[in-house]
Amino acid sequence: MWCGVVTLFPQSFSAIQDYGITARAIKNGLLTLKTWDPRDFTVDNYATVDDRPYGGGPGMVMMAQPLRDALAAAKQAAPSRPRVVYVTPAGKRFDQQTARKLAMNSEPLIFIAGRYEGIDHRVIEHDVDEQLSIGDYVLSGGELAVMVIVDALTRWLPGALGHNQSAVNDAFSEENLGLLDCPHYTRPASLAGVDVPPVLLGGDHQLIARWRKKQSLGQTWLHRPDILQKLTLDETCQKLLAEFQKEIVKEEPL
Ligand code: 9D3
Repeated sequence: MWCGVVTLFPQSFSAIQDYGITARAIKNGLLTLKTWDPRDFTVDNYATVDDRPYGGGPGMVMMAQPLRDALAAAKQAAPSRPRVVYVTPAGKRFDQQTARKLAMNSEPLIFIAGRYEGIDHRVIEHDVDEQLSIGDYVLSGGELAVMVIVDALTRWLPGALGHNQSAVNDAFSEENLGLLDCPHYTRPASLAGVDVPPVLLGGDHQLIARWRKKQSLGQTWLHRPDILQKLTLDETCQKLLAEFQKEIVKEEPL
């Protein structure tokens, strides 16, 4: 997967280039991540990348020329015709399904990360194929959003995750119906008097799978009822959730 980023803060991408699963994907050649800085494409003595908005008002706007020249250089370097994605609070919400589609599509991607109040609108009209937001909160720029998106994409690339892990087993996958993960435990079996659920120590793998499914349903019911509402639970799941709910009342009586 080939990703280019047009950004005024190329160094900030060391967060995904130098650490963790994304760094390993780059080392192993599964992911290529390159940056272009509009400041390197300025033509004035002050290397100006922003200007005051026409019509007045607060803040600055990223100028079209350095941005478009950086974008043109990125397009030249792409291995085939890339999809240009502008990350913006006004974009369509990025989710796990979008991550999967973009990763599976194997089309080169160029992300534009904005700063200030945004970019000259003509760049959006002329050069941008798709606009994405990562959620309803205000960031200081597009860089973190691009990194979130590239990280989520990378997890879908075959071979990017270690050993028996796979994106298919993750939270929000098809296999677990998009339910939240079950609780996890490791040694010691007793910690300050709090024990690991005995079923996990028993070695009955069918019983463990049943417990985990029940906990997933229960955690989703507790923390993300919106997810549960969109699902039609089969009879087994309904029964497991009812058990969880009964046990919660038992453990925490008013
Ligand atoms: C005053 C209006 N603001 C829009 C809500 C202006 C503005 C705020 C923050 C313009 C750009 C930004 C910087 N944010 C991003 O570039 C961004 C973002 C975000 O802030 N939240 C969620 N997803 C994204 S993707 C890019």
